[in-house]
Amino acid sequence: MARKNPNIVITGTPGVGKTTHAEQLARNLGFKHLSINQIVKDEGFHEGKDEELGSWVVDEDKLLDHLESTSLSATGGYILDWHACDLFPERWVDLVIVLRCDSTTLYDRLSARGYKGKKLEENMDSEIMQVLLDEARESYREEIVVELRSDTAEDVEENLERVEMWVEQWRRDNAG
Ligand code: DAT
Repeated sequence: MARKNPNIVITGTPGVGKTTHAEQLARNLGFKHLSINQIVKDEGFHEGKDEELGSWVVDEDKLLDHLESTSLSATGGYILDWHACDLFPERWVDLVIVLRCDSTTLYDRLSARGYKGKKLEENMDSEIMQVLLDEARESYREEIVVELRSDTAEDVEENLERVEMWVEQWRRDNAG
């Protein structure tokens, strides 16, 4: 069955603005926002925490089974928000947004969130080395991966407008 709406992955280093974008997009478009981190935590799809990094060691099979049981692949209209993207099957995904942020800005945002030491360092390195952008480009067709800046509130406004227009076009292209 053809999907009525596209599914969108929003990815990027912690602190780049995934939640900010995903929440507003979901509201504006009437899409369902899936915060994968929250689901992993709430449903216990993990094998505990990595002591040093303080992040969950995710049980990917359980997570994927759970996502498979939603209407994601049938109806679309989902926004998947996570700091990784390579585990979502290509057939689910119509657009991958990789948010990017200036490193000074990211440093301030992560410090404000209480990140320090190795956790702060690793996330800063990850942004500087564009780890998520490379992961997205390796995992999905080039034409569905977009890199967007998320330094300022104006960037968010522009990005939302752009993605909403893209969704309208997708609906026109996939109508019928
Ligand atoms: P993520 O979900 O990627 O971890 P977030 O949406 O929680 O990021 O944003 C982290 C913090 O930075 C939060 O206080 C909101 C702020 N922020 C995010 N994107 C921004 C932007 N483009 N301009 C200004 N502030 C932003």
